[in-house]
Amino acid sequence: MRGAPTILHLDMDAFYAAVEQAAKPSLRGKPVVVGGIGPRGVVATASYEARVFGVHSAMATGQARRMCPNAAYLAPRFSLYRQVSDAVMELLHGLSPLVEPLSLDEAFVDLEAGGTSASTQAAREVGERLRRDIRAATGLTGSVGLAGSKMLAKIASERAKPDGLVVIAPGTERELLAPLTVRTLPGVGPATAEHLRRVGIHAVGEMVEAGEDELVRLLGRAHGTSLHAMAQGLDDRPVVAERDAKSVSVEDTFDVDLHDRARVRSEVARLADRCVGRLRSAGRSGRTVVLKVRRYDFSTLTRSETLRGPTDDPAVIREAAARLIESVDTTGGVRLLGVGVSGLADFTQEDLFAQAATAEEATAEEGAEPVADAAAEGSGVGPVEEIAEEAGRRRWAPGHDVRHAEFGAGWVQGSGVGRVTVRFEQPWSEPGRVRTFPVDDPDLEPAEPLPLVRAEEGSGGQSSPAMRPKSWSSPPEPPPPDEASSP
Ligand code: DCP
Ligand code: MG
Repeated sequence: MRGAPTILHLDMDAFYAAVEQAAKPSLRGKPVVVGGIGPRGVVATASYEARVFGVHSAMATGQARRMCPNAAYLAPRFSLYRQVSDAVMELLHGLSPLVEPLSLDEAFVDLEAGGTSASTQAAREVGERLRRDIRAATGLTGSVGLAGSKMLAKIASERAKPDGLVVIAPGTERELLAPLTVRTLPGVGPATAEHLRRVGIHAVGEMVEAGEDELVRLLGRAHGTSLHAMAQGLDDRPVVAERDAKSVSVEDTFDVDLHDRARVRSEVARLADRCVGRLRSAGRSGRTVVLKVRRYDFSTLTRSETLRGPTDDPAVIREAAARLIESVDTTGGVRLLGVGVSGLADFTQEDLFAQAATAEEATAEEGAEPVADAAAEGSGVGPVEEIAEEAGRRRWAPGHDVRHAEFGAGWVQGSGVGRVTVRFEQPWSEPGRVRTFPVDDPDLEPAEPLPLVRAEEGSGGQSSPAMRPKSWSSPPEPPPPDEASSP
């Protein structure tokens, strides 16, 4: 535990939905839901305006539609989220060499390792500046937590939401944690919480009172001991930079579930090669190959194979991954595939067991809380009725980008009965008008996402191209759209 709040946790606010609102001026200040929009779709996230109606991540999209019928329901645009995430992570790397990303929109940063002086004042200033820089580079808001440990920094950013910064002064941890639910602690998932509930332990303070022996008896030695320490705010876990990680992995979520077994195999081979690329660029080799599969129903499983010695040979890793996928039933479809290698250079037998245990836990937890990353199935936004396009025809997923030969850049608001409705607006324009076209209109074509911030904007008029993905440039202004021909 540090004497100064120099561990920073950043979590972007309503990330996917905020990106969509930044990209689509007509949706700002309105309820927006991003997720699977087909019949078995699940909500990935909802804007704060939609959360008021009770809509939240991992809820069935059908239920969300009943609770909040007027929201815009959009299919995710993962490539754009990834680009925005890269820009944010680059800003974090400017603060310290020790940056540990947890997901696209979340990371820990060790400010002390980056030279910030060990004081509350200095840490707060760095945090506030970071929030301004993120807004300038991406147009989005992120919440920042600062504390003397990872656990408390994460709790602080949660309290700062949305669009805020909270510092937890070292020394106040135990008092602050006592009344919170046990689920606040890292490592307490639904199963552990249920275990504790059955013996009458609901709050963190009650875990401390129960004592270490009782927790060990209930949860086993490793888990019980570490949770007893966490409950008192004792958390010495270091921020681990990606290059020092014990494993390297890559994964892909597919816009449309993969059904074809041959395609699944070829994606696994491609991911194995990408994983080897990452492994080699870090100058490392590993011994355990891990395959991750998320199926159509969000059940997620991992399979691993441990080789006789560490390797970075693409053929060996590709073959191991290929053997692993053969043991997985993928009928019904695959949403996500991942390939990883663990047991890297500093491999010990102990690490291997620890990793195997973590993998099992992860499988259980992920099964319980599905990540919504379903995709672009033809559907409507608002009043426009859903109708699936026939195979082979172009699909116009709501929220996705299009370009019209005459009217320029816009996005699909909905499609159905042979028509597609497009709203012509850009991230930097006024809210735009909608027009409707036949689905096979030759003047209309799918397009790449536009950048959220134009090059001449950003940090107060100064251009900062490094913060923008390379592929982003300022497209020419399209002619202003005039009258709408449909809703
Ligand atoms: N996500 C997802 N499925 C989930 C949870 C999240 O696909 N079950 C995606 C969508 C989120 C992003 O990950 O935008 C980040 O997750 P967060 O938990 O940080 O949620 P948000 O950023 O959306 O909201 P908050 O402001 O609460 O952080
Ligand atoms: Mg977030």
